[in-house]
Amino acid sequence: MFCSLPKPAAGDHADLSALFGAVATTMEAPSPTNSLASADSEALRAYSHAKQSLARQVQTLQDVCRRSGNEVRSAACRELLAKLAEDRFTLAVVGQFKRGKSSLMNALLGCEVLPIGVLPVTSAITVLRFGPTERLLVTRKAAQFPEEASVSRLSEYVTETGNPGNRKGISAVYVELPHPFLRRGLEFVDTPGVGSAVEANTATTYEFLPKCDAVVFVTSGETPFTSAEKEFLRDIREHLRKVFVVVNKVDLLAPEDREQLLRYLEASLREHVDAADLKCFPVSSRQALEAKLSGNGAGLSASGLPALEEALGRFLATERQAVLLEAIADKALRLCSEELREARAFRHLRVQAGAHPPGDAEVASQFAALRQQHVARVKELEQQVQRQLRAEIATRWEAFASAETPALERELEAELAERTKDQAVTALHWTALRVRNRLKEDVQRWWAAQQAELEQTIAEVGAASVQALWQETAALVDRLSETATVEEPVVESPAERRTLGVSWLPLGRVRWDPELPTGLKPLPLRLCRKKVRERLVGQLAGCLDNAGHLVQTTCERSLEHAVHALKTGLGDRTDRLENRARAAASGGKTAGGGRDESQAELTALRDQLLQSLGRAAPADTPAPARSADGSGSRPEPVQSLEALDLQRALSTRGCPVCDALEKVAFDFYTRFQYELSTSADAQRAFADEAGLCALHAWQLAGVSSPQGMSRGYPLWAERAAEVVTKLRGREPGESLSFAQLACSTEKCRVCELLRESAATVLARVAEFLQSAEGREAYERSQGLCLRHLEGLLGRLADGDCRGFLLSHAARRLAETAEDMRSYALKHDAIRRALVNRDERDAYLRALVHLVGARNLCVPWGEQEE
Ligand SMILES: Nc1nc2c(ncn2[C@@H]2O[C@H](COP(=O)(O)OP(=O)(O)OP(=O)(O)O)[C@@H](O)[C@H]2O)c(=O)[nH]1
Ligand SMILES: [Mg+2]
Ligand SMILES: [Zn+2]
Ligand SMILES: [Zn+2]
Repeated sequence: MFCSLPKPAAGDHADLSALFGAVATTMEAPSPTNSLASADSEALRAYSHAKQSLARQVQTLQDVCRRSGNEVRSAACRELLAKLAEDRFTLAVVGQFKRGKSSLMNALLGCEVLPIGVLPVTSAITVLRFGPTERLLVTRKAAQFPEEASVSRLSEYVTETGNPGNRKGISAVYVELPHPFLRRGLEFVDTPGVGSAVEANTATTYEFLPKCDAVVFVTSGETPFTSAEKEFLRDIREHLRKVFVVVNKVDLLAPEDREQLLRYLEASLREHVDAADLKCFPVSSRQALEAKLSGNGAGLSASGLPALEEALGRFLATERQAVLLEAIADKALRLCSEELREARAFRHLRVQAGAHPPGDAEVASQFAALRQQHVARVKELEQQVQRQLRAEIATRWEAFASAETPALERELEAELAERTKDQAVTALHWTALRVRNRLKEDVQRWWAAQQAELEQTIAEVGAASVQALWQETAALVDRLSETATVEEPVVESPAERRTLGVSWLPLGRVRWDPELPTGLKPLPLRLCRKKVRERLVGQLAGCLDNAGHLVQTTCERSLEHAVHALKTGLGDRTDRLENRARAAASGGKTAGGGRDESQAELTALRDQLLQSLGRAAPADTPAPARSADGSGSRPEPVQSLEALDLQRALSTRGCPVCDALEKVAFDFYTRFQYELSTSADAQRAFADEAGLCALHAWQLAGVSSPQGMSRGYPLWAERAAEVVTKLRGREPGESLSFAQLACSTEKCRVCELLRESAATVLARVAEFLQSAEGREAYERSQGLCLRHLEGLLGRLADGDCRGFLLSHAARRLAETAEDMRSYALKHDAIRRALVNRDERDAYLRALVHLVGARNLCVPWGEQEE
């Protein structure tokens, strides 16, 4: 049953916040059910519209991630899409151990499906979901396919007795039931209690939290809201907004105490968890289940469960959808911010490449150093883990072997006892076989039980190093692009979690081929029974040693595989980042992603997600020392040019003045687009000036998000509308000029800024040329573009220097022409391999020097191919 929801806003991006908001109000005051049918379908339409638009956004994000080659992130997007498509909603019951979580779920379902008990019980994630018939699916961490089992065996997998500390390495158990409560994609999840002596249980539940869309938090009447519970609830709130608080076992309290307890709890929630919006439900799960099973209506209402059921039911029918969308939008936002941060680093690197000499070699050598470091560190990590594993297996094996020896001896005796009629050699053969088989079975069982704990060891020893290895690569990119100092105000993106996960290889065969002295072999066993027995028992130790060795080598080989996987993963990632970094450093045409439009796309996407979540978009770029009133303290352009190193700037293959201006413009846009989208003053001034000139308007658009543009431009458009309205009164003969609506290049503030900056740079060049080293550097350089050369000549009184510059330019242009001709010739003659670097980029150099650098002449943010 849906309550009425608003129609989504027209346009591509339905505003989820409207949906969230409306749903929240319907929660407080359920709408009257007069026109149920139409409200229903309208709500459905609104929901599916919002869902489609969110799906499109996640898809876009997935495309961007795939283009940039980030498999992990694009897989995460795929998972979000699947969740949207299936309309899967995960509601988990969480709490400290023994508060009655499993009992509560049984009470809600009205049947005893989940195991409960006095000692800590639940040890693995147990997912109840809808299925046409009852069935149990068990997924293990190491296995690819789930195992199917009967529901009656549930406790073998999910309880502390059947599966202590989750030693069986179960990732989740799915219980499919034909229960109406579970319809419409609900996953109702029982989790192990946190805070018990079994630490693995706490970890399991914490790991599961990010996958939940809402939770029921269970505390109990005997020990209401301990400080550990407060902390846990705070942790939960970091991931989730929607939480139901249940106080279970209220049957243990006198009625008057219940009231008092509730008041205390609500006050505590307000005070400690900043969660005044959370409602508490007093419940007795025990009474409720008993009442349901015996059909006792009065008992059921006394248990307090119906109030919770109603709230949950209402939530699942209405609010749940909005919560699902919100949760998914939240997760998408996280991914988007991570990707954006990376894209931005590359963009920055590329823009910088304009001002410095092509850093390709430098980038390559830094990456080479990183690779070398990786090799050493991985080796170290492997040795460290191996040492630890060896030691641990040795102790465990010792314990196993000493317990196993008597069992094997018994096996041996039993077989010999049955074989009195055989020849000694035959008896030996069969006995050895039987002992080997027994040992094989025991070792397999023992080994399966060790795995989870060994994995724990590996994780503990290796976690920090693995994490550091991954982070170093990202840090290098940051360093190269100098974005290490860039604050990323979007969402704190959690570092990608990497571990050294092992998948165990199968144990091989245990070998044991005991020998008898040749003389004994043909004798009947009854004549030499004692000797044969001694012989076999004497060689048992060797048999066990073989098995121990097998375990050690299997373990080491499994570790090798894991390390190999780590190396490949690291290597792939390093390759990917290096390719992008080098493409960026050599100033443009990137191979495989990292293009500006990705960044624009991501920024837009992030803003859409933020807006649908009802949050404001942050600054898109580093906005150092932004004044609090938002008026903006724009640093003087001249200041940002002061750091310009002319010696270096002259070693580019483009025009050093153009390059410097490009950087000035970029810095301006990144600051200005933020100002324009947030400050009303800036918008007014912008409208007064009629915006920017056509070229610069498009360049600004190239680095802005649609959201930012949509906030910054309306005032200007409205001004224009006013002016056009006034023009209506003109007589046909009068001139109808729109001149005042257009921003001329004289008035354009970017043009102005670039003129000032060009003057500054040219003055510096002129001064530089007065020195011998300046002349020398210029002599070797490609020189300035014609436009800037003209400006430079205008500031030089010295005829000698002018002559030098002019002949330099003439020579360079002639050389470029020659290079282009020979490039074309070699191509025509199919001698492409002979083309040299000068010839390859001659046409580009020609363009830059004839008309100026590309980024000063065309709108930014366009496809660069
Ligand atoms: N008196 C009373 N006892 C209850 C109630 N609900 C559960 N219990 C008891 O509390 C104990 C723990 O219940 P479980 O449902 O196993 O608790 P749990 O939170 O799932 O425990 P773990 O899975 O170990 O974290 C059992 O002995 C239940 O019988 C209740 O409403 N009243
Ligand atoms: Mg339980
Ligand atoms: Zn230039
Ligand atoms: Zn302009």
